[in-house]
Amino acid sequence: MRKQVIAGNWKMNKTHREAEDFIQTAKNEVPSADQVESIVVAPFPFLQKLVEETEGTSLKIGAQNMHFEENGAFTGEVSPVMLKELGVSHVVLGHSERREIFKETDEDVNKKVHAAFKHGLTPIICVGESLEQREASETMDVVEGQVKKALEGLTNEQCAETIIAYEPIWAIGTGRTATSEQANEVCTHIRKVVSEYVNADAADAVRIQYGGSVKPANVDELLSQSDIDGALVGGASLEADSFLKLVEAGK
Ligand code: G2H
Repeated sequence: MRKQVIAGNWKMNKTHREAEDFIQTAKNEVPSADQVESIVVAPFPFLQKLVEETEGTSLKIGAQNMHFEENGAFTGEVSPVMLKELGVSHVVLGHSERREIFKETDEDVNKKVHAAFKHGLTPIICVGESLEQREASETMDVVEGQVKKALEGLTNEQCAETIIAYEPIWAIGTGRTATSEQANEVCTHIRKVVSEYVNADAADAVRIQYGGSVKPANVDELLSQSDIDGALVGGASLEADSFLKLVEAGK
């Protein structure tokens, strides 16, 4: 049985004070890590403090992005070494906002995934199609290409440890959720791709989250699907009460 993994992606939100208040409320309320994995994916300036404050609890802290190089002349970037040193456990890579706004390519994502494993960070790799691609019936091909490129060159064990987040772009922050059947159909395809591209064991172990307007009202239905092993949540993860309800649903 795969353990559900619920990650709250705060994106570029919250003040330091708001981040602290959230963590004080949530850190001792999340279920134990053997029931469900819960992660807060916070902006860089909050990471150190949040890691310190959640030490010894079941709540893990993740970053929203990183560069693939360890150091160098990359003004404004943050390296995997820096994240590891802070005690961050996970890193979201290739979010559609990074791909669209900051022009990240599948190749960048692949380099970042390798860098994450090199430094002991678990990557949450985001994939997903645009509305245009869905309407042109390209969803499965687009997602398959993104998954294969992201996993290229990894060991079978690393592929098994990866978390993949399927986030249809048309459902992000729009209030328009994919139906649980639509979401599961793509997640099942992703597992098949991993099975063929890597092996059956990795496909069985890899956890596939759904993301895109997940909220307490629809999370149970989504998580009950056969190939959905968790959720990557934006808007509904910003309030501690709502985040805790989502995590609770993953038990
Ligand atoms: C998709 C998701 C979190 P939201 O980006 O990654 O955001 O839940 O607000 O659609």
